[in-house]
Amino acid sequence: MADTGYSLKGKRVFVAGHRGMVGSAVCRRLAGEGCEVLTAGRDVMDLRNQASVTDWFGREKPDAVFLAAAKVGGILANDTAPADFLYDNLMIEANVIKASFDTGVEKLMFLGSSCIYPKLAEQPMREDALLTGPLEPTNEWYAIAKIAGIKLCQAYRKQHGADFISAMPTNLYGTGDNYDLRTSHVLPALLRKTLEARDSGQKQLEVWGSGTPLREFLHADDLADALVFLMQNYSDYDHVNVGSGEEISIGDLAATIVKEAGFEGALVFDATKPDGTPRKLMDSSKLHALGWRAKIGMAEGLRRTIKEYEESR
Ligand code: GFB
Repeated sequence: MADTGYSLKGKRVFVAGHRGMVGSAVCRRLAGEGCEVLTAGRDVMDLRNQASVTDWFGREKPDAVFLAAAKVGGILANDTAPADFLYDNLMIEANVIKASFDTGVEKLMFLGSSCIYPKLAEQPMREDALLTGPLEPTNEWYAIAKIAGIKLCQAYRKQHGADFISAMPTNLYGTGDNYDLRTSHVLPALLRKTLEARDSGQKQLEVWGSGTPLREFLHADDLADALVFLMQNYSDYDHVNVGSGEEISIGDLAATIVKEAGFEGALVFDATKPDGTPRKLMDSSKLHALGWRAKIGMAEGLRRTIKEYEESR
């Protein structure tokens, strides 16, 4: 784990996926780094189209890249659109990683997810648990794409010495999250459903699955801080887990959200919906040893997110 001391000062830094929750958090976090942040909307560059990506990189020649663009979604979206999740994410990462190498990008940060680990990996999950067992069927498509991205970064480091690193965040929430109930993750989905049930006088709130799975949550602003920290302080072959160490059962998450939001109805668990992985707590001790820890706890993060979402409705 060499300490590269890579400085972003004065650099042209491309944030792929700047409109998403993670990309927009990284743009906010970079504001204090004295670098020039480059972004490109889909009208300017379709990341799934190699020619479009090659042209843009050839023109703009970024010095550093945060690859935060991906096709992401919750358990139902992953389970019902496997071709989209596998194809789009493979194309995005292959195009951006290759164009970055071809145009001499100094450093690239690839973003994966905690779903890359085996469904029943020993908890908490260490980085070396990767590829040691079968994946969770509902999101194996996205997981395989993200594992391929990690491997592609490692291959460019091995063959060409490219300084391409990978970070694996846990389940995220925060500013600019996706609140579309068909494709969102659990926290924004429960938040939206709770506020709509409260405001329409419903007597119950539907929660998918059994409510027993455990999930670890990290606020997107914490992740952005960790990514900039890793870009400046980490340069090595293996990926790095980025977690908060705070986990909660889905049932307790729902109970916490309804309490915070002032909904008094009953929770109803819909067993026809998939539970997915029973637990996916990450071991982030490698990141801690580098000197970074999460700062936004769930209570504070949830309060901030509920307030922001209420104001945005
Ligand atoms: O956040 P989520 O969609 O994704 O679901 P995963 C987490 C748990 O929350 C599952 C339950 O057990 C869901 O059944 N859940 C309860 C709900 N109510 C709801 C609801 O209204 N909406 C949703 N979405 N879930 C994702 C992967 O897995 O984790 C992605 O599919 C990515 O690829 C992401 O890796 C980080 O945590 O199960």
